[in-house]
Amino acid sequence: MLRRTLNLGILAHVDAGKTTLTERLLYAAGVIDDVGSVDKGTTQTDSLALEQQRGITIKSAVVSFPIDGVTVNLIDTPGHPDFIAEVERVLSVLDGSVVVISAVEGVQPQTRILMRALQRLDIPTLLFVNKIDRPGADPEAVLDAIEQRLTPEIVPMGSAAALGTRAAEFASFGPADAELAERAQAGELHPVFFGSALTGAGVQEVMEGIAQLLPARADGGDGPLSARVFKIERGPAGDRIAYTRLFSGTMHVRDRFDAGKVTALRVFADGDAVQRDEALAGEIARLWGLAEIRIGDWLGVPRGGVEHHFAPPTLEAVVTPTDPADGQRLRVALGQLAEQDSLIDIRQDDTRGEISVSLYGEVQREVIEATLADEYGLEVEFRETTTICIERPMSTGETVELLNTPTNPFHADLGLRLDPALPGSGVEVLFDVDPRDAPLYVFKTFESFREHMDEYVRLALEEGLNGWQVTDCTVTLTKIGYSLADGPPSRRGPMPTARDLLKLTPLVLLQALEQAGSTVCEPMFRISAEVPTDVVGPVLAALGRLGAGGATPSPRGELTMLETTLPAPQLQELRRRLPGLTGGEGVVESEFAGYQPVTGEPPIRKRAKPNPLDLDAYLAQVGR
Ligand SMILES: Nc1nc2c(ncn2[C@@H]2O[C@H](COP(=O)(O)OP(=O)(O)OP(=O)(O)O)[C@@H](O)[C@H]2O)c(=O)[nH]1
Ligand SMILES: [Mg+2]
Repeated sequence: MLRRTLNLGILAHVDAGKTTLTERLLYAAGVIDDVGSVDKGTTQTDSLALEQQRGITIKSAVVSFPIDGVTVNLIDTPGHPDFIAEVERVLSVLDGSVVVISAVEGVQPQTRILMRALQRLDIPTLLFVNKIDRPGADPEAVLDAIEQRLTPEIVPMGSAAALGTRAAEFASFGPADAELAERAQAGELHPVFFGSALTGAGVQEVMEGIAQLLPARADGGDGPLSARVFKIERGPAGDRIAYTRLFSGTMHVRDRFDAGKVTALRVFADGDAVQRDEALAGEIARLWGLAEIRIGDWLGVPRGGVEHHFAPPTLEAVVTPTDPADGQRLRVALGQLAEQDSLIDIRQDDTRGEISVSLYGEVQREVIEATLADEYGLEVEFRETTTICIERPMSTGETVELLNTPTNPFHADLGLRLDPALPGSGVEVLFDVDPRDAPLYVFKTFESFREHMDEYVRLALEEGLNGWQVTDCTVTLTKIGYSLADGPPSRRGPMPTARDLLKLTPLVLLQALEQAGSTVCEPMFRISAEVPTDVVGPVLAALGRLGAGGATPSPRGELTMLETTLPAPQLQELRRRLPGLTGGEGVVESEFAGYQPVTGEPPIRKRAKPNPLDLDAYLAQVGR
C-alpha cells in the first residue's frame, strides 16, 4: 500500500504561537494525552533545555501525526530572526506550510520575509491567525494587513467571535469546495483560519485544512535515490543522527554513502519515529551511522535549486576561552557545533590563533555561549561584535602567471580574468580553455578539473584586498598549462599536483583583483521605527546624526512610523539609543536590504590566510 505523506512546516515571527499550535495539533490527533505549555517548558518540540529556559524555539524539531490516512510530518521552526538559517534548511524539504500570525501583533517584517520565501519556492501555504483570545485581537485588521503586505490571494475560511476572551471561537463557513481545495494545493490561494492555540479554538478546522487543502504525496519509492539532510542531532553517545527527507527512491539500512554506512533507520509515522528497514520517497527518516554527514548534504542524486532564501549573517565576533589552556577544546567544540548547526559559521585565523563566529544577532551569541558552557563545559568570552562587509570588484582585471618563473614557482601556467557582475549575483566561475590543456592525469576528467578549480577560486575569493569576501563577480579561467618530464626543453619539468593549483590560484586571482580594484560594501537595513508622536523631533535628529537619508514620518495618532535605510552598525546604535529617546516606547523593525559601498575610509578585516600579494611572505607560509 502506498503511504501518503505531507511534510509540513510551521513558520512565523517570534512568539506567534507555532510551538503552542504544534502541541495542540498533536493533541487533536491523539498523539499526546496532555497539552504541554511553552511557558512551563513542557512541549514536545521545545525539547532542548535552553529552549525551555528561554521559552523560545532555537532548533527546528520534527513530530508526526496521522490525519485521514495521511502521515503529517510537522516541522516546528524558530521564529526569532537570529535563527533564520535554521528555517532556511527546512524550506527545502517542505510540501506545504502553515504560517501563523498573531491577531494582536499582526503581520511583521519577519512574516513578510518568510512568506516571500515560501512563495518563491511555490510551497502551498495556509494562514492561521492566532491568539484571538487575547485582548486587542483584531482579526479584520490582520486580514487587511495580510492582503496588503503578504498576498491578495486569500480566502477566509470562517470568522472569529467573542474576541479577546477565553471563549473566543472560530465559526467555519463550511467545508472547502473541490475547486478551492485544488487551487490551495497548487499554492495559488491561501485559506485563512482564525483561532487560539492556547484554548484550542479553530484548531480542529486547521487540522482538517491541513489534510484537505495541502498536497500530501504518495510515492512507491521507485527511481534513483535523492534525499536531503536538513538537521543533525547528536545522540547520547555523541553519534550523529541525520534527519533526511527522501524526494525519490528508497533507502535501506546498510546502504553506503561517502558519509558512511546507515546502521539504523527510523521513519516518522503514526506519531513517532518508527524503526524500519527502509524509507521511501516522501518520508522523513532519522539515520544513524553517517559519521561524516553535514547539514545540507544530499544522499544519492542531488537536486539543484536556489540555496539562499534569506539574508546572510551580517555580524561576527572573535570568541576566546576564559582559560587560555582551552584553546584547542574550543576549536573542536565550535567545529562540532558548526557541523550540526546551520547557524554557526566559523572562521579560523591560524596566524593569530583566533576563531571568529558569524552571527545574526545578540540572542544567537548568547545561545552559542550557553551551549558551549552546558554541553562542553567551556567558558568563553566574545569580543566586540563587528559588521561583516563584502568586496565587489570595480572593473575588470586579468593576470597570467607562467610556470617556473620568479613570481610563480608552481608547476603550472594559470590565467584568470575577473569581471564585475550584478549586485547580489554571487560568484560564477567560467572556463575559456582547451580541455586538452588541463592536467587530466591529476583530475581524471575535465569536469573534475572544473569542480576543483571552481572550489579553489571560491576559496581565494574569501579574502579580498581589504580582507572581506569578494563577491558579485565572474571569474574566467583563460589559461592552463604545464610541463612534461619528456617535453621540449622549454617546457620540460615536473608535473603539477592539485596543491600547486590550490596555492597558485590566490596568487593569480588577487593580482587580477588588485588591477580591477575593489569597493568595500556594508550591509544595509530597511527600518521602520514606531515612536510616540511627541518625540518624533528628537528621533529624526538622532537618525540624521546616524546618517539616515530622508526618514518620512507618517503619524497615526499617538504613534508615528518612521521609515528609512541604515547601515548595520548604525542600526545597532539606533537600537541602543531608542529606549532612551522614546521613554522605552519606541519599537524598531528591520529587514536586510542588500549591500552598499561604505562612505569614507573602508574598514579592513585582518586576513586569516597568508596574503598572496606579498609574494615572499606568501611563499614562505604556504610553501612551494
Ligand atoms: N493568549 C494566547 N497566548 C498564546 C497563544 N498561542 C501562544 N501563546 C503564548 O505566546 C507565547 C509564545 O508561544 P510559542 O508557542 O512559544 O510561540 P512560537 O511561535 O513557537 O515562538 P518561537 O518559537 O520562539 O518563535 C507563549 O507564552 C504562549 O503561551 C494564543 O493563542 N493565545
Ligand atoms: Mg516555538
